[in-house]
Amino acid sequence: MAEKILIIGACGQIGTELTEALAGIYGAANVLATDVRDSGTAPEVPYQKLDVLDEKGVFETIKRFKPDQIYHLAALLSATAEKNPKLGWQLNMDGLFYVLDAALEAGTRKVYWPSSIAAFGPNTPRHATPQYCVMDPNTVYGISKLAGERYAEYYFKRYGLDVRSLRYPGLIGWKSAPGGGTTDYAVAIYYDALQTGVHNCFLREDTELPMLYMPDAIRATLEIMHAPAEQIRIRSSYNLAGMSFDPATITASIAKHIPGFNSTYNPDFRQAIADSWPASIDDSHARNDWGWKPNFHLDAMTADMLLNLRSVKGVGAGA
Ligand code: VAH
Repeated sequence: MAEKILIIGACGQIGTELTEALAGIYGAANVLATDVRDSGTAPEVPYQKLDVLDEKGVFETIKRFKPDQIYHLAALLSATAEKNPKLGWQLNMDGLFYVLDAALEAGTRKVYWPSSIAAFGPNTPRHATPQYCVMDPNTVYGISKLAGERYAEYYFKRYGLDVRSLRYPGLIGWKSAPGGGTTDYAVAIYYDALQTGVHNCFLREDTELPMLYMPDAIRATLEIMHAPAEQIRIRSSYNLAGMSFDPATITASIAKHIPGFNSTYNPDFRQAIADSWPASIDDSHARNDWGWKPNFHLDAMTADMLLNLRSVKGVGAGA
């Protein structure tokens, strides 16, 4: 009997690509994509509108569909949540509780829930940030991710729910748009390079942040979910790393392909968020426990991003 997969937040930056990947593995007919939007992003995948704050709707959907796996991705990201802190906390926390409790009730085998390097804070060691260290996030998003990690581990230890999680760095991809985060500049910069030849960056040029190319992020998500349970020794959330760079460095990487491309720097409120996050991450626990290894470094990502934005999405065709 094929496994049934429920995705909550299927229209987001990660959800769009994860829906495609999971449909490819399990068969589109065995996947139910849900999001607060009226329609889904993958025509061949069954879709249902679902607001993760609709407690009754979440319980009824999970009870009816009886998923073997749930990917709970719905959240307000860092910059958006700072503009609406109460909704950020409510959506990120109540949404998680509804999904965890409904999964327990329905006997769901595995639940995936993403944390973030935003769970670290200003007193966290900034370079090669270890798995275990001081975590004092000062954004609603980061606080909700740290609290969510504690609950994920609690639901595993207290109730035996197989919850698995990754602390994603900033994610960069060409198939889907980012969703209101502090790392979104690292996607917009590629569009600007192809369309205008200049990027106006909302961070300082020397703001180094951990980043990961989306193909690596999707593979990491599938690898942790497919790993035997005994290999998953950390039930809060695993550090995950791909690369680290600052805006000046990614600008230079792009300029190798588009001579003359440059960025200007006008930091906004997101600079303070970025300054509270690590510059680089030690993901040795993920490597040792379930064999994680990133494939893409910055220049390989830049080449792949520009190629696909041009050839698949036609970005900059008229430029
Ligand atoms: C954000 N893209 O910027 C997310 C991510 C590490 C950053 O969690 O909020």
